Amino acid sequence: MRSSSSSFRARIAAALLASAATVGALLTAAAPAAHAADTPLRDLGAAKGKVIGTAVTGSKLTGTYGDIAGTQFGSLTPGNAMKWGSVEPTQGTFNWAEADQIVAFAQAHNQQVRGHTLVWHSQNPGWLTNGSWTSAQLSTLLQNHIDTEVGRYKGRIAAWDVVNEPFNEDGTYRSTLWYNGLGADYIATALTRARAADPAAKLYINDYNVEGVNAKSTALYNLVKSLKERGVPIDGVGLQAHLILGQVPSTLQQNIQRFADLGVDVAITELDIRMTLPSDSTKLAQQKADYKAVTAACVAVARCVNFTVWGFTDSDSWVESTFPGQGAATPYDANYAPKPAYYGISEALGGTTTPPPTGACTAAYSVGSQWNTGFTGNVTISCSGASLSSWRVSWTYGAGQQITQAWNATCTQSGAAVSCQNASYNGTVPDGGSVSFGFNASWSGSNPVPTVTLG
Ligand code: G2I
Repeated sequence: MRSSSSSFRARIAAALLASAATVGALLTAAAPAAHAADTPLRDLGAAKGKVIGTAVTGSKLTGTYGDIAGTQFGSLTPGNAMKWGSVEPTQGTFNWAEADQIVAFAQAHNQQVRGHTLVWHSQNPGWLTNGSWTSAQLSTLLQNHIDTEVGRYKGRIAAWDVVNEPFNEDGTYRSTLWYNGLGADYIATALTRARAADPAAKLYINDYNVEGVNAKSTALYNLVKSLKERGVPIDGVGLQAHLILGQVPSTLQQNIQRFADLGVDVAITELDIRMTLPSDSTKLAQQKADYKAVTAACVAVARCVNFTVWGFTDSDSWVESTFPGQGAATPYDANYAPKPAYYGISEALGGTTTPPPTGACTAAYSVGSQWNTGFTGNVTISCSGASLSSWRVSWTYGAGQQITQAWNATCTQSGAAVSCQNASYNGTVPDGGSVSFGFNASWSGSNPVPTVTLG
């Protein structure tokens, strides 16, 4: 079929034109990713007095990941880059590269940074955890670490998670390097030292499973109360909020309020809501309701000042590697399309929803190769948050194109009207999956890309 008379150069030119047309067709027919018209979460949050944040990985802050991180969020938390094990892997040898990069990105995008985290039992360098230290040595190590790290970023960090995860589930203190070596007052020591190193930074204690009223959150409450009574600097509590689908604590708002009433700020610091994989439209709808409920609880309490998700995309989440079979915990899918959860946050912040929040299937038409009399076309049907057991795709040719042959579908053409339906073996398009079919057609004059309808 290919005409040997068409020059190689002409065919290259036609192929380039065809690929330009392909891009246009994909953008219009497949639409789900951008929603550029929606107000960014950071602007919706600002109107409610909330800073909306995300944890980030420094090396990923380019391309689509960087665009979303920079436009949707008003606060960044380094997911790992500021932990002791990251910044001082060998005693006295520092690596600030990723932390510096995130802070610079935040400054360039007019974002706050939540520093995470200074004093923790996990992700400490081996030299620290494997050493044997006297109490005096441990105290010096702790204070020097805070002086060095907080001092380095002085004036550039809105809030520090000074102490991370100090409690057991029953509200007793967790047995850690710090607690065992220094007693519970390691917490007051760290806070006091951090205040001295950067008086402008808000100082937080951060923990998980403290979102509802329970033994652990009550221990945190009593600690904050006593620190305030003693005059130890404490500005806020971080509720991490690593939640499970359908299990937002009913006492979340009440719990936020009781901390606010103590005279400290509250932040949702690490929100994600995991589900058993695979996701489907029912689970994604529940997840939207859960994200909306957590956001609404923060909106309802003036002192809930920051609402941060622990990674904004399912491709950058700790969940799947930690909980086998669980995942899909963040507001964007792994291809950076906003999930219903994104719209749950948006709606609770007063935003309006543009696309169907429960998912859809779409068809995208593209021209593959094109020569002087003919071309090869492709249609891909993709589903996200929905599925199909059979399909039919139709379009109308605007310039006399005529289908001559199709594969992986049965196509009929009557005048300009084309209708293609699934073959016996490819009617099923699962949630998150896609099916393609192809065809050859003739053209002359021009070959405009038609608008396709999936029905
Ligand atoms: O575990 C979830 C979070 C609970 N609250 C405190 C947060 O700091 C914590 O974050 C996670 C990071 O999201 C993970 O990315 O902390 C984990 C460690 O406890 C991080 O995982 C570690 C892996 O365990 C390492 O193998 C890996 O080298 O991430 C490192 C960097 O990718």
